[in-house]
Amino acid sequence: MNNTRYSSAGLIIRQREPKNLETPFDRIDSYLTPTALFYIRSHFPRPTLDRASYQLRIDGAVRHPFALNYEQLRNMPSETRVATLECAGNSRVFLVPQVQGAQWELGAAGNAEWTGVPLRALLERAGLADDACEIVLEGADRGAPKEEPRPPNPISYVWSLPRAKAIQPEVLIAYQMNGQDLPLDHGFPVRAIVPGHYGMASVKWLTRIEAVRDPFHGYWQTTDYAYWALTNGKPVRRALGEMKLKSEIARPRIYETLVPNRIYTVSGAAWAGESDVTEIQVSTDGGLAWAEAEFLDPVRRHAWRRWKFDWLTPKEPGQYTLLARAKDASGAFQPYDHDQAYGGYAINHCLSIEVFIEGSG
Ligand code: MTE
Ligand code: MO
Repeated sequence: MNNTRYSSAGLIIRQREPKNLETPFDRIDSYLTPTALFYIRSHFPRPTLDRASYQLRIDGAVRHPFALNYEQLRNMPSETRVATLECAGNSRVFLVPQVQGAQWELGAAGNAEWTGVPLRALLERAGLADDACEIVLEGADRGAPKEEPRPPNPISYVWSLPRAKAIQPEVLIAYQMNGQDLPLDHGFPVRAIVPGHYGMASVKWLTRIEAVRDPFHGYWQTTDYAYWALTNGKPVRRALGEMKLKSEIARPRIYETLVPNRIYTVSGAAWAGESDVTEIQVSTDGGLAWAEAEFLDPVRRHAWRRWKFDWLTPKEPGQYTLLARAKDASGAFQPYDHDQAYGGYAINHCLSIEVFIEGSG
């Protein structure tokens, strides 16, 4: 963490090409993550799409397949929603032993306002077949994945949504982020936004929406972004979907040095997939005692809630372990341990932040 490199916008560089840049999470101090600081997660070199020739096809198991150009999409009734995206591999650096993939710390997550056409409206217009079970979203980017095992030939970035999620009103075919046209790296000109699901579902540079009658077994959702689910006692590879309940401490930073006997405001953000974050508790003694934190943002489904906790730092110098845990609407808290069935993904256990109390208060 000492030789961290930053992009000109101030993002942490995990990989230059394809671009994988992380938000410095300690800099989170607004509800909406500024677009320039929003993490970028790309598997392949960025495709170049032109607004003038852009086409979005909607076909497959539909009665009236059709295509839209950029202007036609922008002329449809639109909606604006706030949604948190978290990369399924966020916080991977904290796993022991280390696992393959970008070594994200806390900042492969962000909260933005997205504007676009509900996917549902496009599916209605196309006349979605009653027996269509999934909606396949295809991006224009192609290449050979880095992660092992690799498919033999170049593939595109494709993700399939269960029908039940695809027809929810929050799923957008978006062309704006925080009130501006999508930046190139965030999927210009058009991307999917699937609130409540890990980031891999929000396909960027979207060019095709295909309804299918059989479960889609693409590389990304069977081999890469998948986990072992036990079904009738047997392990089955299943695609990741809903984001797990998670709270992250933005400040203090890992190994930050704090002054004794002083009020320090511990702060962070929390999100809960398809549920709501109802409470945050903070521990400053490694999980023995917990106290309730205060929310800075209201409940808004699919968007994060920032929180803070005023800590009177101890008089005793030494190393202290801070933890935060979120509770969702069902009353469940984040777990203490990573669920190994998820490998290097869906890391939502309580992450500890070690700090040093030093000097005189
Ligand atoms: N869409 C395409 N076409 N190609 C990609 O590599 N990466 C996915 C998703 N959509 C990806 C994609 C992943 S893994 C994440 S976490 C989000 O985009 C990140 O979105 P962002 O780069 O706008 O933050
Ligand atoms: Mo991701």
